[in-house]
Amino acid sequence: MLIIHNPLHSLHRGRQEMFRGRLVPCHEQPDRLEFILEELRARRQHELQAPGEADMAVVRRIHTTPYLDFLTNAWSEWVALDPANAELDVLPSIAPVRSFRTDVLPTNFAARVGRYSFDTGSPLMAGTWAAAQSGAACAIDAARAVARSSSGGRRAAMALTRPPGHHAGADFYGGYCFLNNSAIAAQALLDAGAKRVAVLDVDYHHGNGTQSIFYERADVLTVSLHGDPMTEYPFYLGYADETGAGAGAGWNLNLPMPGGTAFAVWKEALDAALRRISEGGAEALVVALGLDTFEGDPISSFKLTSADYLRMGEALAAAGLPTVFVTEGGYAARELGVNVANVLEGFEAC
Ligand code: SP5
Ligand code: ZN
Repeated sequence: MLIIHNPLHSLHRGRQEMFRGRLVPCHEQPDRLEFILEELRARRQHELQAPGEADMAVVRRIHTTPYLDFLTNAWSEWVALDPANAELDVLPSIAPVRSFRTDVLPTNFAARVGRYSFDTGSPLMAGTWAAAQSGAACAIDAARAVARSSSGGRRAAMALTRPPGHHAGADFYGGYCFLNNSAIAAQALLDAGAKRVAVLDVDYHHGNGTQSIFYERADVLTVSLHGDPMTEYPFYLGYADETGAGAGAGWNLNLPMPGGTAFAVWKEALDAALRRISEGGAEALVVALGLDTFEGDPISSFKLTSADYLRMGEALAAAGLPTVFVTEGGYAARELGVNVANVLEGFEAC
């Protein structure tokens, strides 16, 4: 498979996230991607490429200009406050919850961090913007390689990147995510001529950013399989009764599952998701490929095994659609390579 991998990913290296009153080491680390690259290279059936420059016109159809301006300038503003800040990550200290105004954008830096972030677990640092922007370029290039498939291009491609993207919305970040690479891939497929695209999110966590970006649109069907938000992050979105709104009514499907879910039950949800995608007439598929459903994941509670990822890949291939894989979460870093490679191997075997 063609793998567009992010050469700048390690510029983003979060030091600490807030957990139960303490700053603890960030789970989302550069070695995750290095382990995946190592395994994909070892299997010798993949073609690895670096992305070109990010086409920001596509990114701007997903994210707002004030938000992109904030991400572009956040680090230099942070260091300008105090040169000693260069040794620290940016984390929020305020959130404009209900009854606060969202029509004002304070000039105060901390106020703007709080405006654009939704948790205290997503450190922003010197290289975050460069890494995220290069990840968006991976998503666009992978989508364009697949969009050309009618004219002899690719059946599938992967954007192999971090930081992940599916928690990021049009104007907010969180859940280790800054630019929504899966949404950007979907938009690039539409821009290249697809009339309808499906985004299938198999990360353990609900893809709240992707859902909110496309919630009122019918040209992108969003489907997410995830841990029940009543107990699992991101808690405040991802319930089964969220089905889309306005023009997008009926074009969102959430399939939450309880903690402890193993592959037999998970696969039934996948089959339901693929049936909905088939009914919806999608012309291309984006798979938001989180591997934190793995039994060994340190922050999640599903029970998928490494062998199950072969079956997952086979089922995704059976959908018969031009497919863009975009990497999302997965924190059992050492096993991540085998698990990602197994999805692709299962897919390519069909
Ligand atoms: C892309 C993605 O998978 N984002 C997930 C973000 C989850 N953030 C909250 C994690 C909280 C778990 N902290 C456990 C610390 C145990 N020492
Ligand atoms: Zn996740």
